[in-house]
Amino acid sequence: MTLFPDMLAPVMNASILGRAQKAGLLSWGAVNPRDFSEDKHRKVDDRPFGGGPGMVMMAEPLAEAIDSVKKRGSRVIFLSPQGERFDDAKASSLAKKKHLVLVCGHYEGVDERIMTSFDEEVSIGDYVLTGGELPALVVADAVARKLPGVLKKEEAAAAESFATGLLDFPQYTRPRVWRGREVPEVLFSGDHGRIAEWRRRAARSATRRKRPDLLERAN
Ligand code: 4GX
Repeated sequence: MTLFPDMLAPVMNASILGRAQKAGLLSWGAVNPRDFSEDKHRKVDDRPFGGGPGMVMMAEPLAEAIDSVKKRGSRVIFLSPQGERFDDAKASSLAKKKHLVLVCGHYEGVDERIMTSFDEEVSIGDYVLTGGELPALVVADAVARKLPGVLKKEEAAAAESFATGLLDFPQYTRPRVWRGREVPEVLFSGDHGRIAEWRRRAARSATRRKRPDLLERAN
């Protein structure tokens, strides 16, 4: 649900998400609340009661837009810095839903009375963007890659290693020496046991160094 539907297609139709749609694993669409404005100028925002700067999105166009797509089993989500923080666990739980309606706000926000139309309010982090489109794309991407079949087998295996709660182990590819820097010897040993053990240690040490907070939770 967005006033700027053109922002979505380049991201939604590229790369892995594009491939997933061709395979019939997911579909998406944009709905513009402006198409539901009752105003002859297609107005969707107005000045805040009580005064103050900026504009507020009106409840009615948004409500009509939501009703036009909502069905049994839809989960209606409002993206906002005031929401519950989005993370990998949230992505997994949303991936179980049949239909997500991601509502993108603009301006200073939306008329508070629309909030009861949302099942939940989600934030992608503590910073303020110009609109909810980038957060909606972040959620769509993170949820889509959880759907069965969306990732190739090798991509899914790599994803599983993050689900351990550790950062990824370091990866190397050709050439074997790049600007004088060598690839760790063990990776050429052909000993899959030793390689797996090295990767576990490397993942742990990268996590301890860069994200000690994750290690607390993994333990
Ligand atoms: N994680 N934004 C919402 C409009 C707005 C303003 C005030 C409610 C109150 C964001 C984020 C985010 C920008 C989306 C402002 N809505 N959304 N928009 N961070 O910054 O989710």
